[in-house]
Amino acid sequence: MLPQRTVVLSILSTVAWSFEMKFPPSFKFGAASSSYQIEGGWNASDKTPNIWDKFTHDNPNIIKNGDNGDVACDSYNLWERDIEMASELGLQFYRFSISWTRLLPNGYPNCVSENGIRYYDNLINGLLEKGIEPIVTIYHWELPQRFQDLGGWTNSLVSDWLADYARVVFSLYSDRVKTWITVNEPSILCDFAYNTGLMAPGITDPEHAVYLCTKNTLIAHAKAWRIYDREFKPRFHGRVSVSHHIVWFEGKDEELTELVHEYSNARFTHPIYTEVGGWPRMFEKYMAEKSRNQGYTKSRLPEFTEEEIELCKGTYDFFGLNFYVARLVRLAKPGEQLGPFPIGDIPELDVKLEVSPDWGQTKSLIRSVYPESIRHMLNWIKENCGDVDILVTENGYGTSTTGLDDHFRVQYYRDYMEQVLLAIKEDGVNVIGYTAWTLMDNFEWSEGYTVKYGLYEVNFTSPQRTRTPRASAHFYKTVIANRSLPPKALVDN
Ligand code: PSG
Repeated sequence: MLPQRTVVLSILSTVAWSFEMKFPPSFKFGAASSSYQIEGGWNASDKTPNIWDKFTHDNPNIIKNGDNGDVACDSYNLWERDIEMASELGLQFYRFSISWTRLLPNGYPNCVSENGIRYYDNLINGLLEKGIEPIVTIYHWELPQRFQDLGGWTNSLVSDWLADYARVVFSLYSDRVKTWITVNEPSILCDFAYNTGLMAPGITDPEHAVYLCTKNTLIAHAKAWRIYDREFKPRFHGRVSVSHHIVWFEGKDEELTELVHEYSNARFTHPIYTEVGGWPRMFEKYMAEKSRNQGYTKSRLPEFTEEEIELCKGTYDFFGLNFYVARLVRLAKPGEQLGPFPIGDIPELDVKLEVSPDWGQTKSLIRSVYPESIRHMLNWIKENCGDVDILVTENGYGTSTTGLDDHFRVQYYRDYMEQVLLAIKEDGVNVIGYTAWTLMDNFEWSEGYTVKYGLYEVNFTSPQRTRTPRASAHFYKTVIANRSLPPKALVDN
């Protein structure tokens, strides 16, 4: 049965959704997921452990309720239902990720799993049969454990491991997949993992590992992008980019706020999207001076050689934006306690991050509810990364509340999509699509199954992992069908 509010909403909507709120004809709507968060089948067939398998099995104390992704949504078996849901919603694309060790059990490209190939073949073909474009993330945080044993993202060899894996994926699926994400959120992958220790591999080393990881993810992405560009693009005409987790910052101290933007955002975008390339200059200088003062012989931020700068520069066909967070910036007071970035503050810069009392807060870690921030962010990208096509590859609302009547999520989606529309219409930003995170409730990393982002609710206590649409699913479906948003008053309580 549909929640009542939604029934009223959908009747009113057909009458009242205004013409000005229409999305451009070429704008596309989709939803996203990632392999570890939904698939389960952690040791099915010839799959070997990745860092999340090991991290969750070894550290049940770190993950809420000691949960893990061993079964998750069981999409390893229920992929047909996932396609059906994507189709029910009328999605134009579905963004999912490939599990490295499901496809390459030993991590290397010399041994490809027949079952792995078939699993993603079925998923891709099933989507295409329903007219849904598959968008594939090559790396959504599941490094083969054997590579972690060699240092993982802090070992510079990782860029070749990833590039070799990417080439296999491109060879298998480029005839059907035209939009690719090499790496999901290099910033969360490095900053979250190595600053907080709450994500695999659970190593806390905020002074060094974070920056080695930063450089290596950039190089890995660049190598994968160039492989596609050289070997596949001429035949298949697809597009490749990164999904960046970018945070909106505001502060009274303009220079400090700029430095924070460089630290959090431009550290990952400047090497790729600017003409000069390399690290953002103010942050590079800050790190060189600070490291010298700390007694190091060179900067803790690893240098780029000229060749590496050239390698990274221009390695994009669009800009993938994952957006959840806005923060106020101020200098820390003497002796003030600072938490690790990105869930706390920025100890590296001696900066305190806060949430404005004017904004809302979701239940999931540090996500804020400040719809205008996505419009600011889209403009920031246009100003700092050029007039590039932007695909919002994730945006969504996490909550610990269960149930189907998620009116707060409906409101969130409406208000954020409205700001995307304003960025297109008023500011001339080239936003080409929007991706709801996420299709269904799933394993939310260190928050286990306690935080829910799904358009569909998943019953994790039933062996069938039953999926049921929430009010937000009905809402999103109507937005996609009408290609427009309802007036605010219709969804607000
Ligand atoms: C994003 C932002 C933070 C932590 C994790 C993410 N943060 O600022 O503390 S992860 C991102 C991701 C996807 C998640 C989704 C919702 O790509 O896998 O499930 O956001 O957390």
